[in-house]
Amino acid sequence: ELRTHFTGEIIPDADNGKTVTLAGWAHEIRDLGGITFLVLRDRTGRAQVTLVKKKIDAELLEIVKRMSRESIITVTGTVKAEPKAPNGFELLPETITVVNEAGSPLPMDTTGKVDAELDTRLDNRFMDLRREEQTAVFVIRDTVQKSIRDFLEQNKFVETTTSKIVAAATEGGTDLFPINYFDREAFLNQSPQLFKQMLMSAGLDRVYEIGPIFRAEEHDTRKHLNEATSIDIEMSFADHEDVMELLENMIVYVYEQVVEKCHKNLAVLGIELQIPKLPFNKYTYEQVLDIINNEIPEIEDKMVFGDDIGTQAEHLFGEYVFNKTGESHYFIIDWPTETKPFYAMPYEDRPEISKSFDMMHRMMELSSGAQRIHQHDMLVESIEAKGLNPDGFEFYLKTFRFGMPPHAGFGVGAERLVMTMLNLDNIREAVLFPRDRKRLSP
Ligand code: ATP
Ligand code: AMO
Repeated sequence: ELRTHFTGEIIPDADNGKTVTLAGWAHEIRDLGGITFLVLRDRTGRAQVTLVKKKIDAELLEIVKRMSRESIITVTGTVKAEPKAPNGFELLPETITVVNEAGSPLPMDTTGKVDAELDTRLDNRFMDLRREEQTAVFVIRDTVQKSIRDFLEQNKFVETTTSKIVAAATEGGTDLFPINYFDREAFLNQSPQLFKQMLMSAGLDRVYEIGPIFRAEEHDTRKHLNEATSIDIEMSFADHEDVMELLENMIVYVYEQVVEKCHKNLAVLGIELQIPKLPFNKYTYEQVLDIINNEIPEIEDKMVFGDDIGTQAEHLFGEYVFNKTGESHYFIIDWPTETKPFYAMPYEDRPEISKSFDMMHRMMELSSGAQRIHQHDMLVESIEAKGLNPDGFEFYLKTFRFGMPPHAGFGVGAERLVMTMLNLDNIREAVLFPRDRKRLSP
């Protein structure tokens, strides 16, 4: 290994006088005449390397002066506690090595001094990610996904991996990416929905998967991707109430873990995270309609049972809930059966309503889920009622004929979870290499 320490690992007082080797990028070179500062950057932060002209070997100074920004360098030197330096220390160099020189001009600025358009940033994502705000987003996303795994493991869930190449649609017939599969047509999977339900019949009882979903939605919005990451769970011998409780506890756990483990990254982003309160508020679909129709005058068109809650109504209702309760997260429950996919379980006494929910953030939907239909014949009827052909679902329907427990589950969009947590303007900010209608590279 070329380095002995990351810059973020150095403790100014404890390490004062110690010889260390740092490795990273030449972030900035400032020549003030009598004194030259070289700023070395790594994933954890920055270190100021100080070269005083009168005291330093002329050869070292020459290396720094010839150095191009963003070159890969290593610096071995002595740590000196220095309150005026960033992070409270500076490094007095003994050797400086340019390991790999960077070309110039750079395709984009990494100091944050020049604002670049999102498109330019995404075109040069490798450079964009060198900025500490971008690094912070992905270090936090790592903690989000790790703590979800952690939480689900604690709750006895088995992590699974299902195929992304499939023969049939799950969420209705639209929005699929077709692919050539030898001599047949196949699709990229838009949800592990059918697989996770089949695993309930297989007896795995509680499963989860964090993986890609593909949706050929043609719109270009701040909250839609054509390749997203979904956090899917399915749980046997459970109903929609059980999985809603699991979901709200999972969200709170994730927030708590991020607050505990990522305070530095949150500070870089200027975010003070509020941990949502348990239990989340629940509004039935019909209550939402009633409030929209009677208490939110900005929405001019009256809504009737069966209407989708559109983007504007979703936002205004989110504001309404926030103003009333001070909370960003809430559930909309008991959706009309006709608005939900075929697998959602209707209430026995009011079959026009389903045991389904959306978990919302003030800004957008974060998750949807439901208790599922577990009775074979009822499921066939429901598939037909959506205008789909049960023949195409035989591989799935079969698992309902030979011992399928009652079950429920949900899917959460990982990028939306990170986006709403960090108040990002655009969902693409939460993806390393986003895929949208126009973007297929890098
Ligand atoms: P879901 O995840 O259930 O599809 P969503 O949160 O992705 O919902 P919503 O904003 O609730 O999307 O809108 C519901 C549906 O409307 C989406 O699935 C999407 O297909 C479509 N939609 C959303 N925004 C737009 C848009 N700007 N242009 C065209 N269609 C849109
Ligand atoms: P749904 O279609 O609501 O439900 O998707 C679940 C969650 O995935 C996220 N999501 C997206 N994020 C970004 N871009 C997209 N194009 C996109 N599409 C979906 C959202 C959404 O809430 N099978 C059900 C889940 C279930 O019932 O278990 C499903 O896929 O955050």
